[in-house]
Amino acid sequence: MLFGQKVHPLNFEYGDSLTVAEDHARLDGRHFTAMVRCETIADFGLRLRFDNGNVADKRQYSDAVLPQYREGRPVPPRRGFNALFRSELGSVELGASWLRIALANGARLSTTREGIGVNGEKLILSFDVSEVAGFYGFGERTKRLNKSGDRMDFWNVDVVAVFPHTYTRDDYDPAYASIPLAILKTGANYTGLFFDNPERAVIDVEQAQPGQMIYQSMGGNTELYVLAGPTLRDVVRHFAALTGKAEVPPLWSIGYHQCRWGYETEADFVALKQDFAKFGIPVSAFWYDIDYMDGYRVFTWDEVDFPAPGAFNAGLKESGIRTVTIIDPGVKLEPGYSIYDEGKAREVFCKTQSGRDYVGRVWPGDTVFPDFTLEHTRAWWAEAMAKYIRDSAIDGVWLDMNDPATGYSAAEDMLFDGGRVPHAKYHNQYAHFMARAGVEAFDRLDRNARPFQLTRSACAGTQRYAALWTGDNASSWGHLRMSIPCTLNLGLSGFAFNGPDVGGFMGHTTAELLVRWYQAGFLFPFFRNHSMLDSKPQEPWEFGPRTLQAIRAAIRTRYRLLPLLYTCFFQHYLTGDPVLRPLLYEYEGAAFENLDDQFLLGDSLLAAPIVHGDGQGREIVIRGARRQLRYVTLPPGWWFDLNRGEWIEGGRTFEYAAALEETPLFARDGAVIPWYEGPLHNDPGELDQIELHLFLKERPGRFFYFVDDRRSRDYREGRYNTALITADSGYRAIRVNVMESGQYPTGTVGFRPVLYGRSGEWQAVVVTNGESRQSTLQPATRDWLCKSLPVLA
Ligand code: MIG
Repeated sequence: MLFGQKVHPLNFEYGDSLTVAEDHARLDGRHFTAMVRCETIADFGLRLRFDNGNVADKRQYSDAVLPQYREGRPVPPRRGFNALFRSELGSVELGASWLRIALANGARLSTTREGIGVNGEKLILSFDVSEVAGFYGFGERTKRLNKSGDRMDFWNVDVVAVFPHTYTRDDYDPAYASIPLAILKTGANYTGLFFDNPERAVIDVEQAQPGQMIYQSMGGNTELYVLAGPTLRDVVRHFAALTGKAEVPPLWSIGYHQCRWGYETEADFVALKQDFAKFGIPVSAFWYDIDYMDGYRVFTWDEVDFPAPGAFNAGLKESGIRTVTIIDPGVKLEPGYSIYDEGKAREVFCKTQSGRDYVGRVWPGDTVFPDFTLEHTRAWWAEAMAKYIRDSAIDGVWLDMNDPATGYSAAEDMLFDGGRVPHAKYHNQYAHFMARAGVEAFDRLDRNARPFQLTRSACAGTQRYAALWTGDNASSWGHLRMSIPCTLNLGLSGFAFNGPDVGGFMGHTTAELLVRWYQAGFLFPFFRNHSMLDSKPQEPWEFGPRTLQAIRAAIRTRYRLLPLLYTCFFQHYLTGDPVLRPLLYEYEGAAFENLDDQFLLGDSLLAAPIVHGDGQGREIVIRGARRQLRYVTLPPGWWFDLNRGEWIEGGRTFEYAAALEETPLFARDGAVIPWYEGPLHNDPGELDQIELHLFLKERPGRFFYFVDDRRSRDYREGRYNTALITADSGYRAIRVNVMESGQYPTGTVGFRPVLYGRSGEWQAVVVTNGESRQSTLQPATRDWLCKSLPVLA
């Protein structure tokens, strides 16, 4: 099947008889027999296994689901005219060619009458979605948040290599990552459907047939997980429980990152460091793209451009700047090159049917590919990678081309496990197993340190090992707009730690686009400026003082808000909640079903960035200053406008005008936002001096702050505190209570209240772990985007 071709339900055969056995139901057609089993998974899901007799290899190759959920509790079918699987979570009724799901929480979902079909190894499931208003999740996708009307192909590709026109389009498909999770919203009730099959699949949402969502697998057996709501939060948490969460990242990795394809020598990085210092911009890491290597050989450095990488990177780190290098999976086919020789001797590479090492053509020329699905390959890779990380004194790695990109060589010739396992079983999981091997490398260096990897490709579950960036976007307003729904759907699909190339990768950015991209991107979980070789430079200072001023404000505010971001990551680790959320995550209502140019960071900060400009949007001129207009939708209740410093009433949509220096940002009534108040450094430090920004109009404030050492994995053993922070306001007085509990020493963080949106003098009582302190407070309206900083000449 070629990309872009459609699923056709008429090419399938649908069962014509049903037999109920002790532990399964059997569907028979003339050309197939399929057994269906049902299990419950913990207290949140049902699993339906479709075991199609035409499938040659019945093993489950998917590594998506955590080991503890791979065994479910069998639900035997009741005999009757149809088969009925009944459990405390709900029931599944099965006919010869259809099924109906009725969950205990009231959710109802069924296939059409001809809803379960088979064509050779392929399985089709056609759901009746005529009552469904919203379709979310689906991993990394282009286009809009709500996938109604889309058709998505789950097959990882090196997007730009396959579709060179992505420059100008924002509707291409497939992408680099494949996560076949559909979250359906019916009224206020959400249900998740996760189709666990690592092979290629297609999900057509009301494109081929209005009112139908059609899943089609291309081979292998599918296990369908039905994840119960009723809320979106329930479904997302259940999927995260099922497939795993991201570790709490090292603090530096949620700072600001500077990257570019084209930094080629030590001198380039020295200059970069000087520029960041000169312009007063904190930066947590510099990134090395492929040019640092010796002839693109993995785990090497070019000796002329980087004579002493270990010492050089250690030096950068002394200034608080970490380093990250790109690592491609392809190993140059070159006898005499030690990594190739070792790999060859240990038989670690993927094979062809003819028994040879599979050869692709990527950056180093002819390349062979480690078979990361094999334990001994991972062990070999981890050892080499650990040595390389140590010798190079780098802090993180960037896994590129792991879709896998094989150049002009057809990827399907690449087989696994010594040639025994077809390409399709692991294609979508190639990056996943590479990332797994990478975590093993970090573990060898220090089991208690937090690893950092960024990956381009992924499948369900890869969030356990790496963060993800959304690949080669373009410097265009369309791609800026698309980056918001893309990151939101990734967050709903288990991938909290993700982000786009800020400024855009391909093509030349403009001053206005760059500013707007930073103003949207500075709140994204992953925040990195990256651009392509030979594109116009897009470092923060490249477009003159006004642009620099606006960008610097966004980056600095990122560092001020690191306590909030860190809290969101910690919360993700504990619960599975995404860091960046669509409004639907916190608020119910049809008004939010298609809203994808706004988002929430955590549950209390709402951003509605400007995503039009350079003459494309609507503009007005107020007192001589050009402003962009956009619509903003605020959920019911009071919201504090952080540009204007005033309360506005929500529950409506209105026009907002923002000058270049402004980005629409609102804090919810009752928000407590932790703000780092110490001096800004490249290395963010401990997050121990915190201002509590209080937004209290009619609602009391409430927030959970997490305290740990910010560095180690001790939190996994419970060595962290949860500080419950509450805030109430009375007559000219506020009372803040901070109560830490947990296994970490208390009192390591200082909290100071800052009150917004009130005038006059206020008394503050802050009770920290039972100790009371009284002070007088000047209500402040902090200038979040630091507009008051002088413009540098
Ligand atoms: O064939 O390493 O998506 O971020 O700069 C292109 C060069 C290979 C693709 C990545 C991009 C990176 C580029 N890489």
